[in-house]
Amino acid sequence: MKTRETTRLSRTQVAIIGAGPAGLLLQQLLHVAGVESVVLEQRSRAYVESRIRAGVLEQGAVDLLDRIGVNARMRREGLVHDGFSLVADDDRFRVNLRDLTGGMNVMVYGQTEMTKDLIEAAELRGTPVIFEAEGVALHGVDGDRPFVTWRKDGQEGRLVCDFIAGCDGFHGVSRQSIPQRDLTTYERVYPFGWLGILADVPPCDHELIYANHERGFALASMRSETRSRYYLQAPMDVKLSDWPDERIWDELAVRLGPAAAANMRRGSSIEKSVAGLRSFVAEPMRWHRLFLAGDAAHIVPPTGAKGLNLAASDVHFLSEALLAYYGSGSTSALDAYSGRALKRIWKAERFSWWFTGLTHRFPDTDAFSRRMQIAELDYIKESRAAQVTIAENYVGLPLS
Ligand code: RFL
Ligand code: PHB
Repeated sequence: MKTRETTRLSRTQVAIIGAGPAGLLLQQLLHVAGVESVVLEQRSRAYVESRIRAGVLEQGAVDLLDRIGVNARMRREGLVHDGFSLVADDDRFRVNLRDLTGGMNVMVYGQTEMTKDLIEAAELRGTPVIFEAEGVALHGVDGDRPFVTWRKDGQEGRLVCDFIAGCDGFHGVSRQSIPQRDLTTYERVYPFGWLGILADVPPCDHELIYANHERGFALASMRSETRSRYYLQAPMDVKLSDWPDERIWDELAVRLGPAAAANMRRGSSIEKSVAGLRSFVAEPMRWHRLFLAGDAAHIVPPTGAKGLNLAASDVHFLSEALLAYYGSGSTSALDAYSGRALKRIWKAERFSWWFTGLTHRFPDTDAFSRRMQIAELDYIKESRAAQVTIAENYVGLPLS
């Protein structure tokens, strides 16, 4: 039985659940504006800092990191990319992001590195993340005194707050705390996954290559000039033991085309994993005093690199709304948060779904639908208008 002595009570303005990009960015955005928050994370710091995920930051996300002053290493080590290539069978062409968007680009900087920078910044600013918080639970969300409880080191923590930000990803507790009748969800699960490999070898090109091949999709990406990240479309039930490194390199060489294959440096994998592909949106992103942000509210398939960037735009909108509330006492920006965020989310959902459809082989991809994919890629290659559409989505739609 719990006794009073074992409960550690504290108070803050915003309780943030989850130390992924959404939670960590939100904490810094609030901190620089003088709003207090506490981040609760169920995993250890080492686990969070070693999770390999996204690699491409839109300009909006880069601007956000600049604004909160967590940008020094990204500016030093990040790679600015002005374009990427598309391959249809062996026919390759470049989408020149800079020319097509009037000067915009993306930054290749690993989510892992960004997370490390944000955790360090939180520590330096005296607002360290509470890691290994077990059994986080939300209480009183529909009243005016919400609080969060958890267990750590044999003690119960209890944090009283004004608002809770649910930044705890797709499997987190925040969305699950909302009664089902008050949420509408939309979902598409794709019948394949991505088999990813990370290796300390130079990339096969200075930019990313997305390939549609008869045998399935492939992507050549990177984390630095000496570290490559590649993906292959694979069945969800693929066994990693059936895919030794050499087989992955052979398959990448076929799917990415001869030019990439000629430059591809092979090496031992330092990480290998399979991720499922899903489109998902839960609406609305607010329930009383709980606000969802990032993967807690929506998922996109990784084609087009929108997931992390949506987490950044959500917390940009949410921080503005919270700051407006603390500045003037008005709740109108908080009331508008869900609608404002969802307008941008649905467009990114559309782009990621479309780009996945254009580049992957589906179980019902027959000869006709494959010809449609190839014709569309050929059209994109020849049409500036089509390329402008892709480029403006890829660099990120405005944060309006
Ligand atoms: P996260 O990163 O999942 O963080 C949620 C955090 O909450 C914690 N948590 C809890 N904490 C306390 N109590 C609980 N009950 C909790 N339950 C969960 C978790 O431990 C975790 O630390 O969500 P967030 O912050 O919304 O960020 C979203 C992004 O991580 C995600 O969208 C991207 O990684 C998606 N994604 C990509 N996005 C891009 O923008 N560009 C890319 O290039 C890109 N590539 C990718 C990706 C995702 C991938 N996988 C594995 C899903 C490539 C891959 C392979
Ligand atoms: C990655 O480097 O992990 C990456 C890059 C681009 C994508 C998806 C993932 O579209």
